[in-house]
Amino acid sequence: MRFSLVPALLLGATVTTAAPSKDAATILQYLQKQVEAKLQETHQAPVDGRNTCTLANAAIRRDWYFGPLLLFHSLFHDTLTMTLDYIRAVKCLWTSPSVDPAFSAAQNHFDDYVAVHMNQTNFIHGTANFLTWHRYLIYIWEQNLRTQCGYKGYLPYWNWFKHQTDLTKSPVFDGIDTSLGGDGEFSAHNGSVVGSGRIWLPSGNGGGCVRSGPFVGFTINIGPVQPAMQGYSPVFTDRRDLTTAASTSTFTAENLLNVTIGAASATVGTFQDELQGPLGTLRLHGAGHYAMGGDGSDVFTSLNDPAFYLHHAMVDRLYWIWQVLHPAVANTVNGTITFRNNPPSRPGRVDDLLEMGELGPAIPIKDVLNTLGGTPLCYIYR
Ligand SMILES: *[C@@H]1O[C@H](CO)[C@@H](O)[C@H](O)[C@H]1NC(C)=O
Ligand SMILES: *[C@@H]1O[C@H](CO)[C@@H](O)[C@H](O)[C@H]1NC(C)=O
Ligand SMILES: *[C@@H]1O[C@H](CO)[C@@H](O)[C@H](O)[C@H]1NC(C)=O
Ligand SMILES: *[C@@H]1O[C@H](CO)[C@@H](O)[C@H](O)[C@H]1NC(C)=O
Ligand SMILES: [Cu+2]
Repeated sequence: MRFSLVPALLLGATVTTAAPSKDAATILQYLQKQVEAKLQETHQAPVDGRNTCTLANAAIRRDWYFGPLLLFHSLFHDTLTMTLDYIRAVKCLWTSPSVDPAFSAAQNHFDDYVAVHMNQTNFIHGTANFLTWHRYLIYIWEQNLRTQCGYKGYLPYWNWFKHQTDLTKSPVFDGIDTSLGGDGEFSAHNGSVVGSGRIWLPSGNGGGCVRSGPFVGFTINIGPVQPAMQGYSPVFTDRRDLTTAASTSTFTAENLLNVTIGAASATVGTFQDELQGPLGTLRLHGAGHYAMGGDGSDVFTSLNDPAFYLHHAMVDRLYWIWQVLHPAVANTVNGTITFRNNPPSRPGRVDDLLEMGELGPAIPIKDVLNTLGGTPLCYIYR
């Protein structure tokens, strides 16, 4: 029985003393089952007439790929359709005109997302709105793909806990037509400096332009601003350096357990700080960016790598799991309105608006705290 350790952890043992199962992917499946069971038990659509969102009609955001075990299963075909349709729709946004004339660098609608994020970088990371701002951004992205580009599915996520010891095998990065492109071509550089300059990650085998998969030749028009990769020189095509040193060390059972049911899960403050990483540490959110390397590792403009959205869907999935498992604190926020409170600023509040420029209406944090709240969110992960 592979789940046998986890119930003990749920019954109050802390992850720092218990020996966690080594298989993070299995633990994640277990947590998923807990969450679904809890939602079945507790979710009731509010009766205020505004919310028509139920578990039965909620969108389901799925893993980018279910794996070869499902080769002969109809889900496999649904998934294949989803990935190809998603890639098509991303290209569609990329060939759609920019909607933000104030950002002259934005050449197309894909760029508009990079621009809006870049402009607000210091007010959406290490802040009270980090989780909800990114949740709302990727929701708008998902809806945009659907309404403007005819995408039929929902936003897929990159499951960090699969293939983390060899990212070139990950269906997100394996470089075939159903991936978001492979590694960059080899370009000698001295690793990446991360964790606010305190951690050095060795180079992977890439560093240059992505030469395989559906986005070959994809140009970037905004940034880089602050790439973690050393010796980055702007070449205006998407660069990557799949950095297994970041994923292997960080996408662990220990880190997964800590933020979901361990010590760090106690409050939203400890959850979000541990997810993002206390100063000078590499944790789950950062590791995804630095595992992509290249453009994906630039805190201002990481949206230039299309895998950004799948990465942040996984960030949001952990937030969702944490919220469902911690209902008493699920709707609270913690932190100020400036990056690591620098410069010092007031605490964030659930009435604070999430600003999206021309991408969509500004709405308060409280409207996106519940992914089944119907204002506007209505989705779960599976
Ligand atoms: C950039 O963000 C500021 C607020 O931080 C906003 O006033 C300004 O309009 C934004 N610029 C663009 C072009 O969206
Ligand atoms: C690579 O970077 C690290 C960290 O900044 C530094 O300690 C090391 O000396 C650098 N190596 C080379 C060859 O530049
Ligand atoms: C778990 O998170 C807490 C913060 O809440 C942190 O102090 C602790 O070091 C983390 N444990 C591990 C093993 O990373
Ligand atoms: C965040 O939570 C910590 C620990 O509970 C608390 O000390 C701090 O004052 C809170 N900060 C804000 C800005 O809410
Ligand atoms: Cu961000």
